[in-house]
Amino acid sequence: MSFNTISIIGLGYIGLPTAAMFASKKIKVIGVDVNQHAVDTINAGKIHIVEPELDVIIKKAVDGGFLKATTSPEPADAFLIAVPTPFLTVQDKDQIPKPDLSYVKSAAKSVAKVLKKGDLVILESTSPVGATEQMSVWLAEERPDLSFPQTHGEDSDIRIAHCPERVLPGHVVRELVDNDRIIGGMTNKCSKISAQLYKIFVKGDCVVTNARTAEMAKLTENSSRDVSIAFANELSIICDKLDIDVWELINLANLHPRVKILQPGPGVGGHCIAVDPWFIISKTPNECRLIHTARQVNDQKPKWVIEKVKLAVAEFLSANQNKTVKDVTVSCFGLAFKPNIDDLRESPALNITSDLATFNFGKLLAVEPNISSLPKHLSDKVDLVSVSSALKKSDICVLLVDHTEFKMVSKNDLENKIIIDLKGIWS
Ligand code: SAJ
Repeated sequence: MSFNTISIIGLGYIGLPTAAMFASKKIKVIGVDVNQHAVDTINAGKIHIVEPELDVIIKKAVDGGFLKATTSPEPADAFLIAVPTPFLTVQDKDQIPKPDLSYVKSAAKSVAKVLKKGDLVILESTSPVGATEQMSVWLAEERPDLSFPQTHGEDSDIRIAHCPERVLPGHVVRELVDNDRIIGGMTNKCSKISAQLYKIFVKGDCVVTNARTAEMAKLTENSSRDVSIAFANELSIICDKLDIDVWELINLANLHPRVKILQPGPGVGGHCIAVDPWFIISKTPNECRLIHTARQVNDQKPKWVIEKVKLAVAEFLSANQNKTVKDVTVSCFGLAFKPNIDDLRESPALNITSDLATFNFGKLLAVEPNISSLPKHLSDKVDLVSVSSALKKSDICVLLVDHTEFKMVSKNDLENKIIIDLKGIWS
């Protein structure tokens, strides 16, 4: 099958780079997004997200006439849906969060209007098991004049597959091309055609499976990482109790040829690893003992950090009996969800800083070299300062993210301060 026009629905962190990759191969790409600002920015040859190298590729694609953005779908040969699949927030903390497929549903309903016999629809968004089949049902409900794999198997008019994205933010352009791709068609033909599509720009292998296994594979990758980080976080709490340096311990254990322990931190952030395990847990709650516990271990780590700061304040006041909490200056080093990025979404470092802002210390400082202003809810309670200014003014320094700038701080600058080092770079 040849693809003359490809449409990408959802022009965010995954959809836009994917659109750029197809367009860079001189294929006509129609990008669709409900956000008018994103559409206008892209049509002006610019990008509305932060991702290295992407701006140049988009400019070339738009200038060359290979990429245009719009707010509603137009006919194409293949549609790739890359919209958010968050979870529904729960009121009671003991409740299991459930996936929210409403963006997939509305994307499917809008694509259905322009579908024609022979088209391919791929769900790229990370999804709970069964979501691709559900998407196909939504499409079929809108278009009774067309046949779909759930009723017509290999003879269906429309091909459906799940091909999950697996790229690391900050390395998306390279990983989209080089990573192996999982291709989960609802039938063999669906898989074969989807693999042909990705082979336009993917240099990695396109490994074929069915839609449900592809969905579970993506969730398994991120859950595996969540469980491994939970092990490291649990070790850090155990070591703190036993007066052992967890970083040295992990380095030693990792000398074993078959051991590879990850790094502890202030908790797990971002919009993938802290979310995706819930998609498995909500489907099979009784079977998910380890995955569920790992989620809880990682989610509770920020609370442990707050307790460490409270103890540090008490230590400072007992050593400085003439002072009160109002005289203490605390600084948080790092707000992003991981090193060397500006992304604060679902960041444990940001949540810890927000909690500390309610404690009425004399001063609470934040150092985040990758942003120029604080989120609104912090701006009147916290001062955003430079590394050197925070080091000069603080009694207690809480290192939350291992940004490169913080690794360059000298031991001398940390003297006479109480240090809480969650990333093991100042210990
Ligand atoms: N983290 C630790 N210790 C570690 C590694 C990470 O505490 O040893 C923390 C980070 O600080 C961060 C969180 O985990 O808060 C997640 O960061 P990450 O770099 O592990 O992952 P993400 O969320 O940026 O991207 C992940 C990747 N998945 C895997 O590595 C299995 C990426 O390949 C996926 O495409 C992406 O999720 C996604 O979109 O699902």
